Amino acid sequence: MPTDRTTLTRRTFVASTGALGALAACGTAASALYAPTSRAFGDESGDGESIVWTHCHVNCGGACVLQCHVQDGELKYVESDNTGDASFGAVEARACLRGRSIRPWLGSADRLNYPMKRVEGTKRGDGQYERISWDEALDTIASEFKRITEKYGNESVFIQECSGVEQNIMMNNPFFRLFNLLGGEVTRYGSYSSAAISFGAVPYTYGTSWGNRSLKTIQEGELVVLFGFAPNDMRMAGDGPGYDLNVVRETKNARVIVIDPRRNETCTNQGAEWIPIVPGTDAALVAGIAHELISQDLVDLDFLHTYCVGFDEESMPEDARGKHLSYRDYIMGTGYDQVEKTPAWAASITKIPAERIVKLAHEIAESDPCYICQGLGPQRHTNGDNAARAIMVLPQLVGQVGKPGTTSGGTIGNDDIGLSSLPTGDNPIKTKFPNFLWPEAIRDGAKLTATNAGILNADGLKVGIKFLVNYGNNMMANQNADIGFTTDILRDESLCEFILQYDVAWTASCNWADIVLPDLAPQETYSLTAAGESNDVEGIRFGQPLYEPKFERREVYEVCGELARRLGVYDEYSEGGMTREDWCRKLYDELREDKPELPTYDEGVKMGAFTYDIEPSTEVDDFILDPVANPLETATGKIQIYSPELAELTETWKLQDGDVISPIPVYYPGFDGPDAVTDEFPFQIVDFHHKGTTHSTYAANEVLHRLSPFQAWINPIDAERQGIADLDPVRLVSAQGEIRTTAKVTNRVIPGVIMYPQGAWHDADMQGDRVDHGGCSNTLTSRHCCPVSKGTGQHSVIGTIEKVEG
Ligand SMILES: Nc1nc2c(c(=O)[nH]1)N[C@H]1C(S)=C(S)[C@@H](COP(=O)(O)OP(=O)(O)OC[C@H]3O[C@@H](n4cnc5c(=O)[nH]c(N)nc54)[C@H](O)[C@@H]3O)O[C@H]1N2
Ligand SMILES: Nc1nc2c(c(=O)[nH]1)N[C@H]1C(S)=C(S)[C@@H](COP(=O)(O)OP(=O)(O)OC[C@H]3O[C@@H](n4cnc5c(=O)[nH]c(N)nc54)[C@H](O)[C@@H]3O)O[C@H]1N2
Ligand code: SF4
Ligand SMILES: [Mo]
Repeated sequence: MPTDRTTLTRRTFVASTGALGALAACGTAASALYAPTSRAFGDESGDGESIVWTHCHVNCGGACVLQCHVQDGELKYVESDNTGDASFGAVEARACLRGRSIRPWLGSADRLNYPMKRVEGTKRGDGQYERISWDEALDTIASEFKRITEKYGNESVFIQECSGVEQNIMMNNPFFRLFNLLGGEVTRYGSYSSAAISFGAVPYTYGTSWGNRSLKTIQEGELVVLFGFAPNDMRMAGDGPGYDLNVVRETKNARVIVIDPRRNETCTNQGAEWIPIVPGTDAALVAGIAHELISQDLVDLDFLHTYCVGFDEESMPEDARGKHLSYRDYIMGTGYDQVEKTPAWAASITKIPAERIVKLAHEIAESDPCYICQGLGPQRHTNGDNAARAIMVLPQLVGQVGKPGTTSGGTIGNDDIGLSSLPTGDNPIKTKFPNFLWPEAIRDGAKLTATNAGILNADGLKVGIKFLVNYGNNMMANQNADIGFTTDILRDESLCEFILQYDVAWTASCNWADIVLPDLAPQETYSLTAAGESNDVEGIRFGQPLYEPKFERREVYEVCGELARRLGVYDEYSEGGMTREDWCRKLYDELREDKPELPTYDEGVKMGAFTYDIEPSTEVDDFILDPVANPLETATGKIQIYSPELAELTETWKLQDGDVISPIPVYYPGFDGPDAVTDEFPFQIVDFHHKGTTHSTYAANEVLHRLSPFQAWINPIDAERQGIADLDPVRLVSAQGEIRTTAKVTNRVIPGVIMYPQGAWHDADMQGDRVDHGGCSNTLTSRHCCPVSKGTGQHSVIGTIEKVEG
């Protein structure tokens, strides 16, 4: 990919002539567009109130600016970025309702205040904890680390992902840094977010990951087709993709079509057309569109023959020819299952009328360029690897790849200003396992192999996980699939011998830990981050502590330093005593070495934040310019509709019943997909990322609950059949478990499907009836993962909904 050009704009740092030069060069009116902060860090008003700049830190990625008004050591109220000119199209890092509601979250009764340990004689899950001193907590963690690594080796140590503190240079890196000095730990690959697309689709299609072009490259009057992408629900930051889409729709007159089982906020906010689809069937829709494109001669054969492998016999790899294995053979019924994938065939599976599929094929063929993009919803199903690859074929069929206003058919990427996180050092252990399988890695240990579980860099695991660190996640009893299954494994202390939970709040996961530590929120300490999720705006946020630490809360870098002292590596760990604030300064200064036009650290702290516009690249990708000179890193060097690597996996890997690995992206319904519904479980229950929370973070914030409640969305046709009225108390039941919630009767959801927000706090008696009155969707989800990536299939659930009487 060509490098994007960058220019500096917004929140002026007047001292820097280099920056003003850059602004002049790109023709942006510097100070008019970009006013200095209304009030700098530390400014005091007459009544003793001062401004402290910090930012939201959760995994929605916006890292929105929080302008906090603090008085007498208390946060009084929160504003956001109000320093731009507020004109439409101007960029401000404005916080959404979640970031703006941080005050009740920081002061919540659920906050952790002291280190706690599980009461001796009780089992994990009994929920009995007692307060202990920091010394006792740290001594225990250090001695357990020593005992377990001496007995089982460092491959028994695992640090879970930490999406709760993702927007921060620290994240959970202090633990990696510490353990890497002590022999390392087993690591994971893939994430709950995007395992299927990143590890099951992109590598087999494009080789190295191909970012998509910015929404801002969308051209006048262009068609934008979004598969399960909901930027107005999940990328809501004032300088994020949700806003970018608003801008291009209005200023470029772009036409937006959303394909989703749910009428998401991009339809309700932006008037995008909604095409409802049965969940898990996107590959069938693409096949139906492909059929129309092929039969009407609308495919771009030049593109397919020049850049792609596997569209037709002519473009198949030599050793796979003559076997009717091409995509065209699959679509036209001359290969694979011998079924023609007509629009009528696709309609019977997707429930999108055949005429609409035909029309969509023509709309896509006629728009040049055409922006086709997927969110992460379609790939978080049990057939997610195939679904993600199938959607990528669509822009390839019409040659809309690698030029301005097009995408690779993947999900939107984001540019990176180049700020490093706390360095973690070198981990001598190279073995990796798929993230989703961590409970299996505890239970089954050395039974997980390269061919049955996708273990990387080794034939298999040597040992199960015995020492588990959960920092900034709620994985054990909230966010991982099938809480009943997972917590049964955690309860057995002969499997995982030590569990640490380190959080800001007492979540359900704390009940499964041996030691629980109370963290400072990033707003309560020094924090530095690059703003993440827009593709053409990057910024830096400089967070200062709002007040002195309260109770006995301590931040992670210092705490890992205390552990390092006990384990004899403090000097190496701290590089001679560096503090968290020292690291913020050092890592920022390193960034400035490359970009001297940026403000100094101290100037940044005064401003709180600045935003750095990255001019969207309008260059044609190198591979498209010259595919021979610049081959892709796939087996064939080309875009692979047919993947020889996957053909090989079909021969060598052991799969779960019903799973399919296919060298071309065929449609199959997947485990607990649309074909699995029964009289007992007549609905697909699909969860989604809603506005009220970022996963389970903020989920106990009453303010947000009222604004954006957890409710089961049900179509009026289904509601009538089930005898359910709006707001009725209901139970959702799957083979895995039962939750309680209320119904939202709405025609914003396709019949046959219940849509339910993920992230509610689990609240069940796991030694009793296990009914989850908190309404956490992972009480319902299953462990069945995607066949190639071994990524989560948490959106594939079948179940039922019933009114709870009385
Ligand atoms: N069913 C279902 N399950 C899903 C998903 C889905 O779509 N459906 N989505 C998946 C995805 S994409 C993801 S990324 C994961 C996310 O799952 P998690 O990584 O568990 O993310 P959160 O639920 O936000 O939990 C973060 C935890 O961090 C804590 N936290 C917040 N701030 C701080 C802090 O400053 N310090 C510390 N120490 N802790 C803090 C919060 O209290 C919370 O307990 O969930 C996955 N689970
Ligand atoms: N408000 C909010 N924002 C967030 C988060 C959050 O929890 N809350 N989490 C953040 C994180 S860590 C992540 S990974 C991202 C996740 O972002 P996404 O994974 O993109 O979010 P989802 O809501 O899981 O899915 C997006 C859309 O796909 C639809 N969908 C589900 N199944 C299918 C299907 O089979 N086909 C089609 N076509 N559509 C389908 C859903 O209805 C939803 O509207 O969001 C980030 N932003
Ligand atoms: S949740 Fe995301 S969009 Fe909302 S304030 Fe935080 S970073 Fe910004
Ligand atoms: Mo995620």
